Amino acid sequence: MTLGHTVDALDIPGWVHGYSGKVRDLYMPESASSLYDAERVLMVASDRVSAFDHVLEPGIPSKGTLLTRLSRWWFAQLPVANHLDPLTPVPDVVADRGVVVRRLHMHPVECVVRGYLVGSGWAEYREHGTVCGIALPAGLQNGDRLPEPIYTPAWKAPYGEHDENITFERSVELVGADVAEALRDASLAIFARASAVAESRGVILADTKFEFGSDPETGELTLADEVLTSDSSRYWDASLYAAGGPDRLASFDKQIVRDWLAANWDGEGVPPRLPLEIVEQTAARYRELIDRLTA
Ligand code: Q0N
Repeated sequence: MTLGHTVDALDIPGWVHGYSGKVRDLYMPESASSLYDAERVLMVASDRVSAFDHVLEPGIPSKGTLLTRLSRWWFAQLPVANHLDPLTPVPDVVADRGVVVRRLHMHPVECVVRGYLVGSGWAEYREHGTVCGIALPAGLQNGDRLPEPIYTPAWKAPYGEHDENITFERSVELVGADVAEALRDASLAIFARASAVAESRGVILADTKFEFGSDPETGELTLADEVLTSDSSRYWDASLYAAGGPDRLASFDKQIVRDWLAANWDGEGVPPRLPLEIVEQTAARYRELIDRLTA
């Protein structure tokens, strides 16, 4: 796929633009000759929002700063090694939406944990009674809590292609048994911790995706990417969920954007511009999630 927009690289003293994903931009130190030999990378979160593999217009104001604040807050809550470099200052121009990270050897597996049956998990369950090949009890409904959280890895497809759900056995083939087990165990442990924190604040963490790498010096398993943001996770309001009404799965992520787009676009050509009220509702949901979690 190609990006339907252009990304304006920022002028950041000491850093050069290296790469832009759908939502984030990567910069490397001026002294590095490519992203691949840089020891440090500056990751800048933009206000861009993507849905159904398209970057939409306009962006969501403050999304980049809100998600960066949330990710930083979660890293600080979690007792696991992470890729943030606390010693290299984040340049002033991106102070509130950038993080400087240590470059790791990334494991090519997306570590998804699901505590609830929803989305692609619900679709597979309805058809086969399984989620990513894991057999589940009969009779579950959309949005139901799983008997226990499950680890459902995905293979990180090259840029632009869809990530592909894989079995645990396939992840062993990709990264070896030791790493595959470490990824699974760390993912489940972090999910358990994070969902307990969220629950204590009236928020359900329905599912999330982690990425890990290994420290190039020590080989230590290290949590990377952004963590537990509204882009990488599904969060629900616990009291609405418990009430069981039609809004029980109303989420704190870009579901508002997805729902509007699904109702207003046939998937052909360039997606329509998001109306202002959808943009504002989405921004308000992002703010509310952070207020609740970090209060
Ligand atoms: C890395 N991705 C996937 C940026 C994030 N610490 C790291 N070291 C080396 N590589 C990566 C990290 C991290 N994090 C992670 N790609 C490279 C997520 N990307 C998507 C595009 O935006």
